[in-house]
Amino acid sequence: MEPRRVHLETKRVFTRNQTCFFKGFSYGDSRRTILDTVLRPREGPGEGGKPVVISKENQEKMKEMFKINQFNLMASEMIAFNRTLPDVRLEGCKNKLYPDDLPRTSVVIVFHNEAWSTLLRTVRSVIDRSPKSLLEEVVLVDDASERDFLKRPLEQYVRRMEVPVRVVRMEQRSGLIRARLKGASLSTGQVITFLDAHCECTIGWLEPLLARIKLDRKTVVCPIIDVISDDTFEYMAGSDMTYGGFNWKLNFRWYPVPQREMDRRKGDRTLPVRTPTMAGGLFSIDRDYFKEIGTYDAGMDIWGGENLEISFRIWQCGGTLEIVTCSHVGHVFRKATPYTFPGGTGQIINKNNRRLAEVWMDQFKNFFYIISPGVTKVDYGDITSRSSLRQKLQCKPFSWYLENVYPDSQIPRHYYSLGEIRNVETNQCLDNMARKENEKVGIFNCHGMGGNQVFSYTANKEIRTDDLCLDVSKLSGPVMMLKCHHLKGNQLWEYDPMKLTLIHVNSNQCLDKASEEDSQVPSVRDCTHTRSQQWLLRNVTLP
Ligand code: UD2
Ligand code: MN
Repeated sequence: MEPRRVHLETKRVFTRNQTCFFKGFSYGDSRRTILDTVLRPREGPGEGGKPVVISKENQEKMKEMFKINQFNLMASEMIAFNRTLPDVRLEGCKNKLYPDDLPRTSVVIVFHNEAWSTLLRTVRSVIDRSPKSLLEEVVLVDDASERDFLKRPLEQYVRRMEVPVRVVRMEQRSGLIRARLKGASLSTGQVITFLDAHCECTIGWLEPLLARIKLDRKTVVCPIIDVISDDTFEYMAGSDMTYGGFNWKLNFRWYPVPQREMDRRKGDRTLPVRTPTMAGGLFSIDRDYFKEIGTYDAGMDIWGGENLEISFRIWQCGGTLEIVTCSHVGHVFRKATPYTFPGGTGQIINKNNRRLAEVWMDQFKNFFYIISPGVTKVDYGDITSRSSLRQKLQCKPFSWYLENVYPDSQIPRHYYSLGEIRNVETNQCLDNMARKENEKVGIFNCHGMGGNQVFSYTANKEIRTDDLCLDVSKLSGPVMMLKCHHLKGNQLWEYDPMKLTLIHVNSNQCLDKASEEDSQVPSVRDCTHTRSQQWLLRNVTLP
C-alpha cells in the first residue's frame, strides 16, 4: 500500500494542548499526557513527532536493522513508548463535544513478527489517549510469530498495564484476516476497533469514531491515517482531502475527495467523508453489525483483498463507510513486506482478490481479469458461503455501488469497449508499456493477452488504461497517460465507428500510428482519414 500524500502541520502542540486542558474540555485519560507535556516538555528522540536522527557511526548498523521489519528499527527503539505527538486535527475538531454514553470498544491488534517497540508504542498510545471509560480491553493476536520476546516476555509486560491487555495466539500462521476473526470473537466490547501493530493514536482519536457508531450502528468508521515515516519515525498528518478507491488491479489507492462529497458536507471538512473503500488496517465497527454483515471472508489468507471485500460488502449490503476526519491515527507505511507469504505472494493476493471479485463485482470483475493476465488460472477455493451471504442479505449489485457510491471510480460504470485498440494499417496496438503516470503511451505489436494492452473507451469518451487516461495538451502530441480527471478537456476523444477515427476533440486532431522519430509511441496529426488513422476497438475475450 502506498502512503497517502501528506501535508505538514506546524507543531504548536504544547500551547494548543494547554489551552484545551485549561478550558476544561474532557479528554479523558489523555489528560495525564497533556499535563506531562505542559509541565515538562519532553526532549527525547522522536518527541513531538519529530524525526529521529541516527549518528554517522551507527548508519551501517541502522541499515542492517532496517531489514528486520522493513522500517528503521533503530530509530523506533530510541523513541519512548509514550512519546508526545502533535495535535494535527483541524481547528474545528478540537472543541467538538461528544455524548457521555458512547459505546465501549475493544481494540484488536494482530501481528506477525512485529517489533517490540512499535507494538508496545501502539498499545501505550491506545491506553494513554483513550478515555478509560470507553476502552474495554486490548486484544493482541499473535499470528504464530517466531520471536521469543513476543512470547512470555510480552505477556508479562502487558500484565502491568492499567487496562486489560490479553495476548492470544494462533496455533499456526493464519494471516491477518483469520487472526482478526479470532481476536474479534474473543473480545467483548460493544464496538471492535482494529489497528495494525505499528500505529500511534493521537489525542481525541476515539470519541469521534464511537460517536458515529452510536448515531448509526451500520456506520463503519476509519480515522485519517497519518504517516509515521519508515525512515525517521517522524509523524506527519494525513490529508482529509483524500479518500479510498481502487484500481483495475484491485489495489487500494488514495484519490482526491471529489467535489460532490465536499458539496454534500457543505464544505465542512470536519464532517466525516463517505469513502468508497477503506485502507483496511484501522477501523471501528459495531460488534453485532460486524456479525450481521458476515465479519470477514475466512477463506482469505495472509494479507490483501479483505479491505476491498469488506468495503464493497458494507456499501452493497446497506451500510455506510466513512473516514472520520476529526480522528487521527498514525501508521508506519512500509515499502516492502518483512514477512513471508507461504505459497507465494502473487498466488495468495490473487486468490484473495479473485474471491472478492467473484462474490461482489458481477461482470465488472472482467476489468481485473483482463488487466492481470494469468490471474484466471489461480484457484480461489469455495465461495458458496460468501455468495449465499450476499443472497441472504439481499445486497445490491456492483453497478449500483459504482453508480451511487463511487461514480468517479476507475472502473467505468458504462463503456463502449474493453480490450485492445489496434491500428488498421500497422496492426499494432496501443500499449502502456508498463510506464507510469505522466509518461507517454506506447504502441507495440498486438499480443492479445490483455495486460498492458487493455484500454477501455468509456461512455465519458475517455480512453483509459486502469486509472490513467490518454491526454494531449500540445498540438501534435505527444499522447500522455495522466490521472483521469473526469472533466473531459484534454482527455476527450470522439470515436467514429464508421470512419474508425479517434479524434482528440480539443485539438481536433486524429490519433495516428507511430511517428518517424519514435517508433514506440503513437502520434496525433491533422485528420487525413488514411488507414494509419483508423483504429479497431476490440473487446478482448478472457482466456
Ligand atoms: C494494509 C492495511 C492492513 C491490511 C492490508 C491488506 C492499513 C494501514 N494497513 O497493509 O491492515 O488491511 O492492507 O490486507 O490500512 N499480519 C499478521 N499475519 C500475517 C500478515 C500480517 O498478523 O500473516 C499483521 C501485521 O503484523 C500487521 C497487520 O497484520 O499488524 C497488517 O499487515 P501489514 O502492516 O503488513 O499491512 P499494510 O499496512 O501493508
Ligand atoms: Mn501496517
